[in-house]
Amino acid sequence: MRGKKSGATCGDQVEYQLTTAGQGVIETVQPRTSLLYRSDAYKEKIIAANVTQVIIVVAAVPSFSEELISRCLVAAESENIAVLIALNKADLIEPTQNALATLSLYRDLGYRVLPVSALQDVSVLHPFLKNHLSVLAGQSGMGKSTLLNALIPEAQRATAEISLALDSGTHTTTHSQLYHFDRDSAIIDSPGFQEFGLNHIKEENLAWGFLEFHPYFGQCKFSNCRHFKEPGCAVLAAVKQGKITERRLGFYHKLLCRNRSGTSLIG
Ligand SMILES: Nc1nc2c(ncn2[C@@H]2O[C@H](COP(=O)(O)OP(=O)(O)OP(=O)(O)O)[C@@H](O)[C@H]2O)c(=O)[nH]1
Ligand SMILES: [Mg+2]
Ligand SMILES: [Zn+2]
Repeated sequence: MRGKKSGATCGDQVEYQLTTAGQGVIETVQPRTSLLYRSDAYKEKIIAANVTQVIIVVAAVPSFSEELISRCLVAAESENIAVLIALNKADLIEPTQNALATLSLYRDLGYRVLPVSALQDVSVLHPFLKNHLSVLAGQSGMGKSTLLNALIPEAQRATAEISLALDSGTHTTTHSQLYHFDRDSAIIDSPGFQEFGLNHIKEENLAWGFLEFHPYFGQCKFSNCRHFKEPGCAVLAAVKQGKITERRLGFYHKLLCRNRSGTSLIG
């Protein structure tokens, strides 16, 4: 970028001017169709721009956080980004069965959950990449870069063994990078995260990220109901009836109660 502007990020479409052979400066960044990012009270961490699909990569080993999946879903839903959940390392048969049981909730919500093994065969992913700019997102060590290498061998992304002692990855990928899969589709590999703050999403929009809440919108006693402890809340009633799980309500409440200056809720 010219000067101090540093507004371009992975996935952006830019106009540039060639300076010398093979070098140029970015003049403008085109308006974005989507922006996937996380944020806390202090900073924003952009994952990728203009993606049309996020492939949330999870695996049985190291263990994954269901709460992080729910948060990533809120970020994707708020930007109208399609979602695919890839359960990688399906070659680890028994742990994968257990992980699938946890993920069945998300399957029931309508998300596609696709077991895959980056080390064995990734062709099951091919049909879902078509015409998409996809980003592989997830915790460290889930095998995002290994998946990318299996899909696009020329990429030669660095991968690394997980730490069994810490039950986590070792944050091998440090920046997002885009690779073309075919003429109409591309994939971005992104750094693993261990947190997924959503401070940038307004309180009243958080519930949109929870698909199973949607049928109850407009049915609460108060039009500005936050589905927290309000009387006559249709979402809370649905939880009581077992139509929404306590777990998902808990994830939602945690988001609602996040510490934002002046707006945090006290139970
Ligand atoms: N058994 C098995 N191991 C896998 C599979 N895919 C990846 N791994 C292993 O998981 C470890 C971590 O893989 P990476 O691709 O570096 O993980 P990552 O998600 O890119 O991690 P970060 O870049 O740190 O976010 C490596 O040792 C891989 O060999 C798989 O399908 N099966
Ligand atoms: Mg990686
Ligand atoms: Zn309500």
